[in-house]
Amino acid sequence: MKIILAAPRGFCAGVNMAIDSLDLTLKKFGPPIYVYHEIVHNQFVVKTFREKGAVFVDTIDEVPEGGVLLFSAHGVSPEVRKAAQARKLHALDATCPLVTKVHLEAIKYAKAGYTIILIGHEGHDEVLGTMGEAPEAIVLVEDESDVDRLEFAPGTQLAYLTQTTLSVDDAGRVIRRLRERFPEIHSPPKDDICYATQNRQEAVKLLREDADIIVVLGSQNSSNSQRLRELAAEQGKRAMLVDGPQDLAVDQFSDDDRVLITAGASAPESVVQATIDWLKENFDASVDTQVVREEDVQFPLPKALRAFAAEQAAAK
Ligand code: 0K2
Ligand code: SF4
Repeated sequence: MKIILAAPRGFCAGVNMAIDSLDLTLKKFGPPIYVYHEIVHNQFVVKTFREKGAVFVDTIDEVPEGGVLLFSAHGVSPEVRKAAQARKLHALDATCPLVTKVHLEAIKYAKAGYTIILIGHEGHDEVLGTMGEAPEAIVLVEDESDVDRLEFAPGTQLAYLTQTTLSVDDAGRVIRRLRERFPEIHSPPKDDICYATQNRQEAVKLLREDADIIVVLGSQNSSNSQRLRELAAEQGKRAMLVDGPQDLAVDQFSDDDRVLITAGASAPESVVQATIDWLKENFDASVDTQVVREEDVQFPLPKALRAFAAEQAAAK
């Protein structure tokens, strides 16, 4: 068996920052630390933090007054921030700056009187947060058929934004349809689909040709991981999205398979390595790492944690 190990894969700068933030918040304040939504959409990460005293909530009411609350990487609406304030919570924010960028674009367009078409997945944490910035000005579309159903009064100024973790190809098709229907539509100068999403998809596209089967590490509720699985399966290849080797069965593979392994932006490298070890044990696999693009992006911690992080680093 040959394993083709895709790079880049796994944790992005936003996820690294969010995970470090939760780690430091737990150390600084002690458990329980409440987290609004899963810190990232990964079962292994969520379970590990639960064991350390993190409590994941979907409503602010679940947090006792005065509790310490961290907003997840996917961002929150102003309404959630206000509810946290009203409950006198000590709130910290691990929203990825690239998600915040989309929030700021939404605010800017809404203030200028635009109607915003947000391309994204209904009910997704990030979409809920972004739409909350200007609920009266934002319309959500998921695909081209949604675009076909849009109707606006003559003279409506339009702009589009996207969720950060979409399929580049699917979003491109929706944008083409938007431009066909509304040639005057505005958009930000730079893509909202983030660098990490784009790079992980690019790697799968380039490397899938040489594989018989593709294993994407990530959880089922991780949008960017699902998009990698879809891309992997596009040419009729066998492709699966799994949390780790516990989800694999020996009869899914054979000795001469070429297995492409990648991981979504929220999947830890430890689950990638555990999967490789499992394949090595069962199929005597060798590993060939293929670097498609270098990444060196880093995001700063939330301001409220920086001094503590420096103290922790100095004490080591
Ligand atoms: O891909 P998703 O947006 O569902 O989120 P995760 O799987 O948690 O990946 C990290 C990205 C978070 C923000 O964009
Ligand atoms: Fe930020 Fe992109 Fe990572 Fe989401 S996937 S946390 S937008 S870098």
